[in-house]
Amino acid sequence: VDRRDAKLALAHIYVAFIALALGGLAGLLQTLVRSGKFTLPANISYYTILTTHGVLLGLVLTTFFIIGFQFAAVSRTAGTFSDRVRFWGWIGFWLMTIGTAMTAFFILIGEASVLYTFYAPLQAHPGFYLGLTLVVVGSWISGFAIFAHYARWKKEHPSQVSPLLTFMAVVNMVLWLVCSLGVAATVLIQLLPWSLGLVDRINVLVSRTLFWYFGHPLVYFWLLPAYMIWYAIIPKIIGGKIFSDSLARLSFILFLFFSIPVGFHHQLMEPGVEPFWKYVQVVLTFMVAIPSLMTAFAMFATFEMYGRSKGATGLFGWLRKLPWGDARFFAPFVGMLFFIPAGAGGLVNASHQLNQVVHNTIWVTGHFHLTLATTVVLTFFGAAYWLIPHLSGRVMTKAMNRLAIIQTIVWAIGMAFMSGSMHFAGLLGAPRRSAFSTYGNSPQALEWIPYQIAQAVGGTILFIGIILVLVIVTNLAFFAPKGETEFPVGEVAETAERTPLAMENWKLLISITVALILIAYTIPFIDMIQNAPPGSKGYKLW
Ligand code: HAS
Repeated sequence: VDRRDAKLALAHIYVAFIALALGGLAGLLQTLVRSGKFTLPANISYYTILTTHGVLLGLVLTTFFIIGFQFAAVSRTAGTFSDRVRFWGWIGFWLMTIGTAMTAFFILIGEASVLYTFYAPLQAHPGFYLGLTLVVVGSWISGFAIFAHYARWKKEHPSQVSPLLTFMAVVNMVLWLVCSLGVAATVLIQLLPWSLGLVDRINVLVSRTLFWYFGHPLVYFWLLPAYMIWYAIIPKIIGGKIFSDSLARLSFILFLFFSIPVGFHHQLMEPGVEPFWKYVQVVLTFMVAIPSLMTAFAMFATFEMYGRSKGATGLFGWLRKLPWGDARFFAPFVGMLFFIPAGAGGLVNASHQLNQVVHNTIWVTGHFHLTLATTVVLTFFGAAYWLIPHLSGRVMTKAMNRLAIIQTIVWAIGMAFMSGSMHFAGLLGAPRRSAFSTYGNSPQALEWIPYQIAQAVGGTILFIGIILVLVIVTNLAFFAPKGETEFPVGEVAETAERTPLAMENWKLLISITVALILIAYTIPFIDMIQNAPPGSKGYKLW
């Protein structure tokens, strides 16, 4: 990656890891409070800490890492950015950073304890919503910078299929752009006027629906960069080949189609939505599991083909040939392993009857600590181990690689404790998002306490994991020996089919995406506005 583009990517990654340090500390405090063994000072609320944790890790760490990684990946595979693209990349970065600082300020002074899902009826200071708006606008500018670079590449290479990583980054940013329109709408049309006192009530159902129109694809905006690393980079790291370029692209296209019209699976218990539309969106949710199953298949195929090319025999002999001592592979691989139970948990959530058991329990928190905080985050850590030294012009030493392997193991153990006990406590009915309470020593609540203590043990181990990764990242950015580190990009296996150009027919891809969204949302949305509670006026958004 060109030195100037590297600077842009690194700036994003630094902010991401600062967010990890602060957000991780908030996470540790939360698990301690929930265990009942620790009390926060009287002027700090549990919900302030919970919001800090969710916003910094769920929104800031992810968005900054993803955009930084994608800038690097696009520059590496589609060529150095023009000055104009880089300029807009920096504008996007600064808007996002200023927005993040504003948002964090209002959370920390206790004026925005609205959780990372911030939909009504919780209300924050207008400054919180303005900060979020800057973050979203900044990310759109970065997205358009990537689109402009891609368009130039396509113009200069007519009738050629674009580089895989660039294509994937473009799909992810299209997904982001289409879904973040929902959050922009609720913030600008409802939450901001309401918190400024311009209107005195808003339609809560519409606010939640617009949030989840955004909130579910958001999780795929986090997942797809991990899949970019699995599909396009891990094969090179292990010394193998990409199983199929077109399969990888097809899975990304399916994510674009199916990850947006599924928000109702977060609202299965919502009384204001007709069961028929919940059913439609649950069917679409099961469709969105298919590209993940395709990804599992492709990863197994890549590993097996490589192992067999090295002489492995037997059903699982290829496992022995994988580079277990290389943290760039080991951390994402552990992430993949965790995704097997994590994905199964997602399918439980999406099943209407089972959702009634787990909804709003700490099971859901366990689910997203396996998906986001393990599968995605461990893959990002694994990528940081080559990306940061590549961008900073340094090399990772053997000692740091060993520490990174230990970090991965510590993370896996901490998460098994924390997320495992969250799943069990959730099945016993323990609510999510509540500080320690025995509910008047009710026998049911007393059953949860051992699990809450196990969560605190897991949280403490994970905090050690955060310290370790921060040591490694600081070393790679500033202290590791100078030298050249490769940005690994895999080649496609000779046995793979040629990728059809039609896969980049954006008019068709975007039309199908929009059609699915309209089918899944138009009628229920009209219903919500028409049947708004008495007292609503205007378009019944307020
Ligand atoms: Fe989810 C709630 C359904 C995936 C994140 N999810 C959440 C929330 C978050 C989140 C943050 O239907 C909470 C939101 C809140 O605060 O309220 N989720 C799903 C489904 C999937 C899914 C069906 N979620 C994710 C991913 C996330 C994420 C990914 C973050 C990155 N989720 C739900 C539902 C709710 C929900 C409901 C609402 C619950 C409620 O009531 O509130 C699917 O996409 C999962 C598909 C995945 C698979 C697994 C494939 C396995 C692979 C690994 C292969 C391994 C290899 C290694 C190759 C089918 C790809 C093997 C090697 C060997 C040697 C074995």
